[in-house]
Amino acid sequence: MQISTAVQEKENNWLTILVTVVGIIVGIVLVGVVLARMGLLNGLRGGGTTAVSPGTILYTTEKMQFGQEVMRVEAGEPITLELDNKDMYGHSFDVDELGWHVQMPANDQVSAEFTAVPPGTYTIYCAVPGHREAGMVATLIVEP
Ligand SMILES: [Cu+2]
Repeated sequence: MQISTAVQEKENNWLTILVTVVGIIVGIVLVGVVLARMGLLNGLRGGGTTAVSPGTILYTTEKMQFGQEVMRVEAGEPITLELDNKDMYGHSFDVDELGWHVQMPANDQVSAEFTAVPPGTYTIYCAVPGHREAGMVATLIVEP
């Protein structure tokens, strides 16, 4: 009698532990799914921008468009622009106010080094006749 009661209690304890463990696992999976969805949405939202970083920025042109609508850099930080033109015709990368003018040969990569000052919002455009009008305009934000 005494023994069977003890076994019964032991089984109840194991059941409680099992339910708790399963609950924790389900909780972790749900949090993971939520985080994955947030990450996916962030990835989609971030598609048109580049992160603020003092290092190298990859900037592409393709199908008569700049790859990123907004480029963010920090004022005073030296940056290396890796300009990758995927089109079969030439483009240029121009920011008049900062004196940035880089030719982008057809289907080629060029790199250029700049230091962005002062802080502000500037217009990036392609100076090849007709390209700016066709949509080759973007925004450069120099963060203070
Ligand atoms: Cu162009």
